[in-house]
Amino acid sequence: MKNKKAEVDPIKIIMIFVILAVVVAILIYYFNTQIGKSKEITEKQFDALGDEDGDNIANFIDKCPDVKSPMGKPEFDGCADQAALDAAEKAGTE
Ligand SMILES: [Ca+2]
Repeated sequence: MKNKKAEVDPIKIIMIFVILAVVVAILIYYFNTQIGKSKEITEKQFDALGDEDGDNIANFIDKCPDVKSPMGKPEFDGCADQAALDAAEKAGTE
């Protein structure tokens, strides 16, 4: 006597494995995307602590991140004072 409930269709097993493989692939893709996003945020935070223009004022408080040392002054939050800008402009136009 054969027990009908014990029979397992091999095609059903293959289908279950295919579905599981697709679910695992979707989960791996999702977590890789999340890791990529958190890495991007961390890089931005490190960039904020850096000093792009070399005037010894960190990027996140530097109001003029493109004004290089020695023009960028701490007392002007990394910006040049107007007299220095005028002198630079005068030197550039003459
Ligand atoms: Ca700076």
